[in-house]
Amino acid sequence: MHEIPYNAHINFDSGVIDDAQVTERRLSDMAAFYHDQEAVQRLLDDDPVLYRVYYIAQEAGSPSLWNTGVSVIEPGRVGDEYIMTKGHYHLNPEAPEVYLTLSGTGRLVLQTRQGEAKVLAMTPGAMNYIPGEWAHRTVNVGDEPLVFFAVWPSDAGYDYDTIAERGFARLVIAGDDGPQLIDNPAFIPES
Ligand code: PAN
Ligand code: ZN
Repeated sequence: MHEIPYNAHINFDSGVIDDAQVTERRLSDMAAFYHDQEAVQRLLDDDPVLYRVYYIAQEAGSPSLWNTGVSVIEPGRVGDEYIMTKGHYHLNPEAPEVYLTLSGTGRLVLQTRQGEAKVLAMTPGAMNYIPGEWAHRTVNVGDEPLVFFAVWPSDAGYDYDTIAERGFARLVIAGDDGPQLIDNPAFIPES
C-alpha cells in the first residue's frame, strides 16, 4: 500500500481539522446510551449535536496505517449524565489508541470484557494510552467543549453493539460536588 505524507492543521480551540471528514452524533443517534430516558425524550425535539469527530482515515487493512482525528464533545447533560461518546471496543483487540487532550475537562472511561474498569482524567496536555482490549468512552464534565486528538491503527474497527447492549460498568454523573462515578445499575457483564 502506497502511503502519502500529509500535513493537516488542527485548531486547538475548536478542534476543527481543515479538509477532514466529519462524523456528527446527535441525541437521536444515541438515545439508548443514556440511562435517563425521560430526559432523553424531553431533549429529542431539539435533537442537539452532542459531538463531532474530524478525522483523516487511511484505507483499512494494515496495522501500520494510522488514522488521526479530533473529537469535540459538547458540554451539557442528559438528565444527570454528562454528554459523552457512545464508546466502543476495537474489533481488533490488538489495535491500541492514544488520546491527547487539547482543551476542556473530561473523563476517559475504560473497561475490558473480563470486567476490569478504569477512569482516567482528561485535561489539556493529558496523554491517555488505551490498550487494544479496552473499551473507551469520553465524558465531558466541564463547561466548555472537550477537544482531544486521537491516533489509532486503520485496522482497528468499531464494536459499538456490545456497549449498546450491555453498557459500561461505571457511569459519570453530575453529583452535588461535581462529577461523580457510580456503578451502572443496568450494566450486563460479559463474563
Ligand atoms: C475516537 C472515537 C470518537 C467518538 O476517534 O471514535 O471519540 O467516539 P465513538 O466512536 O465511541 O462514538 C476513537 O476512539 N477512535 O477509535
Ligand atoms: Zn477507539
